[in-house]
Amino acid sequence: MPANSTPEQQPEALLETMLLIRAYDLRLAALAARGGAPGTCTATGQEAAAVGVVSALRREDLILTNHRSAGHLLARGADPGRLMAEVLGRRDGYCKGKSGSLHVSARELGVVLTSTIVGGELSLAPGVALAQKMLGRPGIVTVFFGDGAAGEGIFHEALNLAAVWQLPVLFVCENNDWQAFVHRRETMLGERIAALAAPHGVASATVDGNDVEAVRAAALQATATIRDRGQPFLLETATYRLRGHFEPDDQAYVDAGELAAWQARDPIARLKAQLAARHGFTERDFAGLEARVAARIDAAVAFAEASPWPDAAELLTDVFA
Ligand SMILES: Cc1ncc(C[n+]2csc(CCOP(=O)(O)OP(=O)(O)O)c2C)c(N)n1
Ligand SMILES: [Mg+2]
Repeated sequence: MPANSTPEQQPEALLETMLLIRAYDLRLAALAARGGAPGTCTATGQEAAAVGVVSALRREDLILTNHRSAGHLLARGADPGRLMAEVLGRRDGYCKGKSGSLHVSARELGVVLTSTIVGGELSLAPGVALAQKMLGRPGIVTVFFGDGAAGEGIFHEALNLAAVWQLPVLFVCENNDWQAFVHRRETMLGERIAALAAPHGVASATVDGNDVEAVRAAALQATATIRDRGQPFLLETATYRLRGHFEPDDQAYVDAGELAAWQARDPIARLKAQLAARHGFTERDFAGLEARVAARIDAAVAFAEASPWPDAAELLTDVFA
């Protein structure tokens, strides 16, 4: 059972998972900055969007994700050491070091694939859901994609097929306003991706993607609708990427005022403030959680760096072509 996918999740557990994702991404970014790891795409600032959705899923549900996937995997209960080993190309990684961050899958977690081809995950999600339906399996298929992917034709094809074939797909658009180095407003006139669902007959909602409890509530409602009706749903999480497109990236192309406004809406700071106000959490409590997370990340780095390189004889095993 993915440790973080219980329906009765407490806000403290949500915070700890968000802290873990932030710490994992920042450690990997620091390693990349000094040449100790390949450059990866962090989801810093988007932790609530990932954790809110994944925490609402059931064990039997499946996930397809994209280049910004560490948050989805960690929220699903991925072991940070094995994930980091994968990124470093080591034998103990989830795909024996052959996938890196951009293609990782984890069968035991129900993570079918990571697609680095923007929209690739959208092209496969209806097929996976059709298989689930034909095999009589109960799990729904959650597919995470960005606002950039929503600008591709495959987005409409996938929505249409899922609607026509009545497939149990939760489409999750993480609308972070950026599509690599291009702002969303340069590629789309409309601000809301959710508005594109209705013409396909697909129900949709937009939620504040930096409020983890709101995301989780919206995702629980969306998944309940999918399970009840056997029809797809599009959930848009409005969020923001606080770091660069990949590591390292100086973000020189980002408007400083826009970045500062979103930094002030940091989902982790926000949940901490809510926990302090509603449940009396103190700085000491937060420091305790952060220390626990830091220890897990230290152990993850040590595990990954100690893991051997794959054997040369393994080069052509487990690879499709
Ligand atoms: C088909 C394709 N075109 C272009 C790229 C290069 N590329 C990688 S990520 C990215 C931006 C994607 O933006 P979005 O879908 O909003 O995801 P985000 O990075 O914001 O999470 C681009 C253009 C690619 N990987 N695949
Ligand atoms: Mg984007």
